[in-house]
Amino acid sequence: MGFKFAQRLVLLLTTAASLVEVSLANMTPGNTHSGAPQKFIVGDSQNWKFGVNYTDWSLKNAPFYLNDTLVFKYDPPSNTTYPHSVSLLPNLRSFLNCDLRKAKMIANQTQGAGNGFNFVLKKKKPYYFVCAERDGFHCKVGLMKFTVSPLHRQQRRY
Ligand SMILES: *[C@@H]1O[C@H](CO)[C@@H](O)[C@H](O)[C@H]1NC(C)=O
Ligand SMILES: *[C@@H]1O[C@H](CO)[C@@H](O)[C@H](O)[C@H]1NC(C)=O
Ligand SMILES: *[C@@H]1O[C@H](CO)[C@@H](O)[C@H](O)[C@H]1NC(C)=O
Ligand SMILES: *[C@@H]1O[C@H](CO)[C@@H](O)[C@H](O)[C@H]1NC(C)=O
Ligand SMILES: [Cu+2]
Repeated sequence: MGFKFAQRLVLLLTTAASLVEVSLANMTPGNTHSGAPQKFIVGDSQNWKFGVNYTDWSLKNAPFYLNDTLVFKYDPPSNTTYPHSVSLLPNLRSFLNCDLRKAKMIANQTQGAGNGFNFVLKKKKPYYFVCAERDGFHCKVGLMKFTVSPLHRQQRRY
């Protein structure tokens, strides 16, 4: 009787311990988006180029958090391809229409070379990224546009 009881107690304690371990593992920062800021290469292996669906890319990689870094990589100007660059648009309306009149260039045609151009999401506001090259053709037809609204990390509580 005493032995059986002890055995059961041990079993109970080990089960409880492994449950605690599992829940601790789930809360460990770094295994998801929680914890330290992350770096994302825009477009992954496709980089920043004409014809990639960046809305799709951003939806698949969301949510983004404050202080995460977006890395824009693109070839410098050459004789065989049109160059790219990175600009921010001021609002949703201009973003939807690829209206570049108030576009603010954040990376020029050469800054995407090598390790790329790093942009830190510092503010809690929507960012509207576009490639403003060729008078909006890259934005409208080339799908080189996406929006990101970084969150506070504390908003994830599991
Ligand atoms: C791009 O991806 C989005 C989200 O997956 C989708 O809704 C949209 O239709 C796609 N655009 C094109 C032109 O394929
Ligand atoms: C982002 O980084 C800045 C500078 O390193 C720091 O002061 C700030 O607290 C960070 N913000 C968040 C939300 O992590
Ligand atoms: C582009 O073409 C020009 C003239 O046709 C040539 O001088 C230049 O070296 C070429 N540049 C590159 C990067 O191939
Ligand atoms: C692009 O920006 C870099 C870094 O600010 C600068 O050195 C370079 O001259 C610029 N290139 C053009 C084409 O404006
Ligand atoms: Cu472009």
